[in-house]
Amino acid sequence: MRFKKTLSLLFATFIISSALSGCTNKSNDSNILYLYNWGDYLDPDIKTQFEEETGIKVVEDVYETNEIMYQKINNGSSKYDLIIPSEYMIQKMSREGLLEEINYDNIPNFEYIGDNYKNLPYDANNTFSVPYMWGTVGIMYNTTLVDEDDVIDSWNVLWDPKYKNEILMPDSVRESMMAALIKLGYSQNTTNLDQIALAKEELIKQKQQDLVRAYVVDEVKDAMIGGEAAIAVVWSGDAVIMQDENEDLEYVLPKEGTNKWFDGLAIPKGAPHKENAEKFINFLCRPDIAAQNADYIGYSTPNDAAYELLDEEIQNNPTAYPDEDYLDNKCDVFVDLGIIITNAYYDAWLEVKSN
Ligand code: N2P
Repeated sequence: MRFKKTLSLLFATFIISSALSGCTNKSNDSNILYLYNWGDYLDPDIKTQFEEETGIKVVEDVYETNEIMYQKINNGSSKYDLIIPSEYMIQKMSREGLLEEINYDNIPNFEYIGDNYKNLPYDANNTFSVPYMWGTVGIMYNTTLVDEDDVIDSWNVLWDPKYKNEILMPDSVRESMMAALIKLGYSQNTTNLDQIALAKEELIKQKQQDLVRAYVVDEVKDAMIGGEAAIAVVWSGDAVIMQDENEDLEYVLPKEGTNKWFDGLAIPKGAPHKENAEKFINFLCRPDIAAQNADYIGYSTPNDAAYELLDEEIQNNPTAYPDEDYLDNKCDVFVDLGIIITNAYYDAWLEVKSN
């Protein structure tokens, strides 16, 4: 008797759970979008708004660098629908056949993207990517922690022995190498192996002289806001957020020049929910949403209509929207350097990190 009861209970549980899982599976299959994004790079409310409007749930994982994202996508075990690589990585991934072509029938809001951000050399017809945010790399310093007689306007400060244990460097190969290459007077896209080796030596010297407090990515924000270090190399949008939180922080674009970057929304090859990804891209390009997002994360929008909706204070903030002259004449954009040179950069960086 008791046995029978247990059995029927078991049976009932089985029926109910399979019905339930049938249900969730179905919604899992079609009403979901797996987003692989940088940390702190999307207003969480926007995910909710999108879900309410479309019934599509956005499930987000985060990465800290292009290289980490690339590895995960390239090894093929993950099934993401949407990623946000920077321009050189879009160039590399499209060359390697790792990206889907975007169906612009599904992205009418692309019309709001400004001409300055469309059809750039890394993706000439925006075949594989829709501009998301852009910015610069600069030096952030705490005015109360640097020598008040110092004029901080050069990459040289990152090698000033005065700032022992006070410098935060990006734990990201291209950005750190860029600072060293430009300091030495070379191009941030150099393919010259001797120059790459010299830049590596420069970074090793910086480390051996104990100037580097840590190599960090997203942790840089808390550290600088909390006054834990005097100087950091940061992305402009993070600088905007840090300056909101700590008025002692200044952001400078070095006089020697720097990197200007463009991040784009892209769909990995074989993404299970390509149409959902395109719906979300379209949603992110809607001017009110793009403005809300840029306002929240601090980064600069390539969406002209969204820019018009931003507070004047943000529109005129030189950290987010620097002088055009500097952008045009002092900045370079990273390019994909091909496998051999890219590996030379990776090896150099590994040596710096493990030294
Ligand atoms: C946000 C990272 C921005 C990416 N945490 C810069 N390309």
